Amino acid sequence: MRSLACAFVLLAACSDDGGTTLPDAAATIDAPGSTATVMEVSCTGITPAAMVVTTDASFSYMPAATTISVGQVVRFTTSTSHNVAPNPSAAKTDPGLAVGFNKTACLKFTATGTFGFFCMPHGFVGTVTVN
Ligand SMILES: [Cu+2]
Repeated sequence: MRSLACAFVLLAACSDDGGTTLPDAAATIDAPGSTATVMEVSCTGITPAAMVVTTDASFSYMPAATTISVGQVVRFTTSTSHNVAPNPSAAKTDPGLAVGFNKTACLKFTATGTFGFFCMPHGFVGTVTVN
């Protein structure tokens, strides 16, 4: 993960000399003042308002529809074969509504609406409705 994170920051700043503390890529992207509607936050120390899970065997999101209040966090857990990506066919989505394969990520929603996402390889869909 270090090399991936470094790619988001500065290639030139990625020497692994052990003495440099690089800022976390997600923290940089979601710095205070960011206008992002859906942003990844650390799962550490928080209790998500809802959880969405997909497993290799499921070929669906469980649950497919989630409802939260604005400002709350949804924890997504994906598997090796399924991911989460903004659904271009949905009435509303957000570039930040994205979780890679085989990951656990906490996404904070800071605007109301029904946000659509889908699994890129398989096309099954899910929504988070923010009230
Ligand atoms: Cu899939």
